Amino acid sequence: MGKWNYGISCAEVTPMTAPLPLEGDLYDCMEKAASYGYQGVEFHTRESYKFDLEKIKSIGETSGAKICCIASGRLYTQGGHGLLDENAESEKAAISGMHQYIDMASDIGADVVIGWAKGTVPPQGDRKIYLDRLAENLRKLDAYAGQKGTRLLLEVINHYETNIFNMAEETLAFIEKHRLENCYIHLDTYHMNMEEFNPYQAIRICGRKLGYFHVADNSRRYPGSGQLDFKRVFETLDEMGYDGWVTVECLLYPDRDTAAQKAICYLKACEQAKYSEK
Ligand code: LER
Ligand code: MN
Repeated sequence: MGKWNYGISCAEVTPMTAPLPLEGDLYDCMEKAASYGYQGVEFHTRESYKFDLEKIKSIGETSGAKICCIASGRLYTQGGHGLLDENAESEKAAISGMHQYIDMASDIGADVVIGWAKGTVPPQGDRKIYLDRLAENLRKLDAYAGQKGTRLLLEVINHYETNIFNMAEETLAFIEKHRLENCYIHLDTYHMNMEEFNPYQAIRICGRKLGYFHVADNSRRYPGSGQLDFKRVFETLDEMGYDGWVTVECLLYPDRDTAAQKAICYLKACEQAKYSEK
């Protein structure tokens, strides 16, 4: 067992409504994650954040904890910049912010999540123009990420939150059409449960382009709190040969630490059950 690593989302400051179970100093979050049985954290931060590389190394040596990904959503939610923005200044800021995230990720051997930072097509906007602009910008970032040895993980998010890349198939088609070699699909069980006709088939559709995986239950509370079939999710990931990260991104119910602990216990039990049946 143990084909994939377990991660948990964290940020130094998080709104109570955000699905980021760990909050506080990054290095404390890494240690706490490891003490609960996770192999690493996904870190949500601004593009200007400066890592203490020595500290990351020493925590890695003592607890084994890594930073698997840097999530770039705050470039959009706090900075207001998206990669498909019509406003040239904003588009420029989004591209330069993304270069900073890629540099940061490259320094620590992590990947970059691009979810919200894609931006959204405005209600009266011509979809083709916005998507062409996104493709053009992602092509340049894809090449830069390749040079820096970092992958870009395009998150598939439900249609209440964004109006592009709501399904795995659409996201894969975009990646293939624009030959984005270093872009991978990032699925999230919470979004898949809302959007995909068949979530297991969505995992299969991604094939080798599945690059990252978020888990929460159907209500976005911790895995095991609701009705999703994680054993079947794991069977499908296994069938596809997925060996990346499975990261908990769930609401703070009943509280941060309980959610983080219950999630990892449940996921490991599902993984165990899957293997012991074979
Ligand atoms: C957005 O709902 C989401 O799933 C996050 O991973 C983006 O930060
Ligand atoms: Mn997610």
